[in-house]
Amino acid sequence: MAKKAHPDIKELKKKAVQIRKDILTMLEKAASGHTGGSLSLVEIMIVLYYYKVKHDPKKPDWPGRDKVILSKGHGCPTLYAILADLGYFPRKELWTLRKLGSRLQGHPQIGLPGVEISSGSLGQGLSIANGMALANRMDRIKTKTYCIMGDGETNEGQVWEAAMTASHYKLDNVCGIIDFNKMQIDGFCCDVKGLEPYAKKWQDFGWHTIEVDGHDLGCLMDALDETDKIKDKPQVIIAHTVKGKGISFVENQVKWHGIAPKKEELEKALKELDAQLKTL
Ligand SMILES: Cc1ncc(C[n+]2csc(CCOP(=O)(O)OP(=O)(O)O)c2C)c(N)n1
Repeated sequence: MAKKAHPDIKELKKKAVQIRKDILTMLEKAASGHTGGSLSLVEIMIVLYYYKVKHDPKKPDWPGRDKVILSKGHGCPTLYAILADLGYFPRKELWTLRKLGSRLQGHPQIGLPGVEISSGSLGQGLSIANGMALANRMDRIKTKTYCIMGDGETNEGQVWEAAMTASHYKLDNVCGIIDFNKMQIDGFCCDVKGLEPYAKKWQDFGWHTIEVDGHDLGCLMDALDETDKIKDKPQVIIAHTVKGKGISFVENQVKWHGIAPKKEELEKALKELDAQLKTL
């Protein structure tokens, strides 16, 4: 199959800045939510939605679509910002995040166009991705299911049950992506419950394993392309990221796991993002 041309990296970088602005603005208006783990996800989700995934915002239920499961559901501001940008729902809904009656809750819920599963209880997404992939295989529909997990999330035992299931059933239509930002709710993963040797764990569970800089758009595109060549094995991309990426005073700060920026912090962050835009 001919290789799909990569989109212009500069345009995608501009998109990343815009999505970060939307995430922070949504969170400030909501006055609660998960800032650090939303910002670390941005490039991963941009490459999926603006390059890799087959999807149609006008037909969110199209059976031929690839599926993106956001298993680390607390990162949903990133998903919402991208889905709105793509036209899955009106952009003005972004500013209703976490409000009573809004379709945009603090964790994704089925019913919002583009959301494949309700998530938030960590550890469950990969099992659901396996089920979808098995169903697609039985129906002979050639699509892929991408499952985005947090590194802390993979402390959950269910992830490893699902990892065994995927390799047992040779689910080459499942691709896991780990937002490997080395942090979780209570601190650094290595202090809470160490994951290393992480890549080896996935390999030992029978997965084709790729490690990549999770903020390098070109490398992410190459990694996703590589997964398509793998037969009879699920694949996982361990994307090395920075929690809070893009905002100097948020990066790698445990306290920014589950808080939103206040008005002055938002203003400061937006200035930083505008400055980044000028350097592109
Ligand atoms: C089953 C379950 N236990 C606990 C939580 C509370 N919780 C929310 S986010 C989080 C940390 C997850 O860490 P990680 O997956 O690394 O996310 P990131 O650091 O990327 O935000 C926890 C424990 C949850 N959502 N689900």
